[in-house]
Amino acid sequence: MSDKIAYSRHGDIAVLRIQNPPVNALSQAVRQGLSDGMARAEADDGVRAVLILGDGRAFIAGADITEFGKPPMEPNLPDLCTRIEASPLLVVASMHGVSLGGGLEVALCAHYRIAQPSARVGLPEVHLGILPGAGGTQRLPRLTGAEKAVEAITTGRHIKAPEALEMGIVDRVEEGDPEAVGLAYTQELLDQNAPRRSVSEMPAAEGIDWDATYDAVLKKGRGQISPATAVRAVQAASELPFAQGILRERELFMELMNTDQRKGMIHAFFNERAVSNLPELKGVEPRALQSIGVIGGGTMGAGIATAALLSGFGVVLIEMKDEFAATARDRIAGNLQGALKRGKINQAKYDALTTQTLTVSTNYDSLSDVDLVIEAVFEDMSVKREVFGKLDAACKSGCVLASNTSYLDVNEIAACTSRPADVIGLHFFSPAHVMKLLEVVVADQTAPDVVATGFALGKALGKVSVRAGVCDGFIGNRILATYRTAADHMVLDGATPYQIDKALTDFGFAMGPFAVADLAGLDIGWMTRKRKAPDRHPQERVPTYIDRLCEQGHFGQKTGEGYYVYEKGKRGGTPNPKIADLIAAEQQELGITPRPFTDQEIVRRYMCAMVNEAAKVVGEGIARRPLDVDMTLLFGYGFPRYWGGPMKWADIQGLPAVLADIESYAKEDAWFWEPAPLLKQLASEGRTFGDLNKEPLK
Ligand code: ZOZ
Ligand code: NAD
Repeated sequence: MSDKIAYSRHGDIAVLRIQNPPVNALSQAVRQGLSDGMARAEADDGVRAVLILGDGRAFIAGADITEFGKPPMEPNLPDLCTRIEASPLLVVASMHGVSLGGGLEVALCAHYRIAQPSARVGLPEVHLGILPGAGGTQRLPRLTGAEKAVEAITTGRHIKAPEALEMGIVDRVEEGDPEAVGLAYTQELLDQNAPRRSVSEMPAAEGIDWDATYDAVLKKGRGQISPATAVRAVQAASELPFAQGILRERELFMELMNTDQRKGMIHAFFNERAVSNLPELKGVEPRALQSIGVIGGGTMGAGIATAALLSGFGVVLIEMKDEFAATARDRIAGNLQGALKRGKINQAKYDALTTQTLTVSTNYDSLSDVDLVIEAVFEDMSVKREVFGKLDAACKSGCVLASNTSYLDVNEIAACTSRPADVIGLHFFSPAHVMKLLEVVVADQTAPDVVATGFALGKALGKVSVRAGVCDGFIGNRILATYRTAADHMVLDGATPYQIDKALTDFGFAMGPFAVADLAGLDIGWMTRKRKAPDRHPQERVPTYIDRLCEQGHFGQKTGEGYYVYEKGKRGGTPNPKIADLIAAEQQELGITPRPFTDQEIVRRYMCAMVNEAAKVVGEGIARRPLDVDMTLLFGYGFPRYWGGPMKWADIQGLPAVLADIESYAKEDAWFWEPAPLLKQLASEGRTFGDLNKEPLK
């Protein structure tokens, strides 16, 4: 028998204990072991029941995702599930930790289920671009009814044991050792002569309005197809006999398995974890972190302080004046109120955080004891210099000195101190207590244990941390500047900002670039354009029509007018009628005859600009691996997860095709569309960005 399953006998009960750390994924060896274990129990004289449970931290976390996309290996999971359910013995599952995907599907094939109160169950397959393919869409609705099954399967959420009990997914919730409570429950069932109870033989769930449900789920998915496809599978469970329903589930499962979205989402799953795993940091101990200093209590400083407080750090925040300090305190309290409302913390915790754990001061001496400081003052090198000089004087030796700068040179900032090895960039995204991305910007002299500390902080704050090198905008903002420029060029040439926003949200972005600009504030771009004007390359095309709006004091959402007009109390905006005239005037001035763009061309140009700049960022070593770019865009810039990221998108399109488009665009504007050397190299060698993830550039 497979060494992944331990077989033991307890009176009339055979126990199959799954031993496949870390999460008991259903690898081929586990499937084979379970199948063999069932056969052994059935042949074992006197055995009347089988108890299935997991060793370690979970019952079963699901199918082994590393096997996806590879040739299937027997026994397949659906057959194993059928085999378990059909056993003449009474089968019981004792669940602890998570039972997800195929793991819950195995449990649903047991005749009874008992779970620890802390256990969680769910069918999260839609997040991997697939649907439950081992009977989950057919069995779950027979227990919960169609509506609840649709909700559980299309959201893929984790359901806590008490709720699972209420929903009928488990039969009993009991605290204790999973084997001990499982054995007692099984014995009780045997003593009562409880019948074998196959979910597949239970009556089908009553139907709901399937088309309306499908449409609603499709709309909510913003282009992601797996949740809506899963609705059709649940529909089959209510409309077809079980055996046919299973075939329909398999058909839909295979359809999704062959999609690019499945590839993109599994790429996201693994690389969300791989991104913070730096080979160079193996064995490097991070410095101890208990208390954190934050300089500046504006938008970012207050958000960073909130994130740190919610993760258990003591926080000392420094502002310039008492009145600014009071405002900063209010901002943080407001953020924490949000956490209180959402049930993330209780009132006592809120009181403790705001009155004890947070110190707000105007005196840098209050920082003498902190382990790490994050500076979030104005984006101005002279202010940063002054602040880092003060930090150098006030902070204890070994304290990590970090800057949240968006664009400025971290080497120059480090040079203002006597300890450049302790200086690092920690680039958070707004709102800092919500957004998952953290760019850890490593400067020339940053010490390895300071880098490790940056990653340790990111982990403690629940962030996805990405290593970035020093350049204007690091990974994310540098790439953003380029694809945003591609959108600006298309406006000059004839596409409207509204068509562009719509084409890109249809592609799956959370927002289009012009709606984002309104949200961030048009003044930021206006100032940047003014700042960069003196050094501008003569071939650079920079539209200035929007500056006319800024000159009139319109900066987007915060002033009620930008690319869109915003009315108080209404969500979102409507196109600003002034924009078309401003664009037309600039086109006339530049002698441009506007031309139509298809949505497809808009997406292609936008994505090609993004990929080309990203390839430069990787080629220059600012990002070490393409996956670092993918995770940056996914977690900081609203890139649709189901495409996996821009580099994964490019691999799926084929690099030669992406390069060919860039070269054709370069015929109109050779300066902007200059192909990245790395892209040319990979395309000519028949390699992909994915290959570089496995073997990064030296
Ligand atoms: O890891 C968290 C999690 O959510 N895992 C994914 C759970 C999931 O999505 N399960 C559904 C899988 S799909 C499925 O089951 C499809 C299906 O119906 C099959 C139908 C077949 C039909 C065939 C037709 C012919 C979890 C909550 C479990 C744990 O979170 P933690 O934060 O505690 O730990 P992580 O996430 O760091 O994970 C620890 C290590 O385990 C790896 N891993 C997790 N789930 C895995 C898995 N590896 C393979 N398969 C899985 N399902 C994870 O990558 C990590 O690895 P390292 O190397 O980074 O440590
Ligand atoms: P902000 O203007 O909202 O806040 C800056 C705060 O710093 C103000 O409250 C100001 O009083 C305080 N301050 C200025 N000089 C100070 C000093 N010498 N000592 C103490 N406090 C001082 O700015 P913000 O949007 O929070 O940005 C702060 C930094 O974060 C900038 O470097 C910015 O580029 C970066 N950043 C901003 C965003 C964003 O979306 N806003 C995102 C990432 C990074």
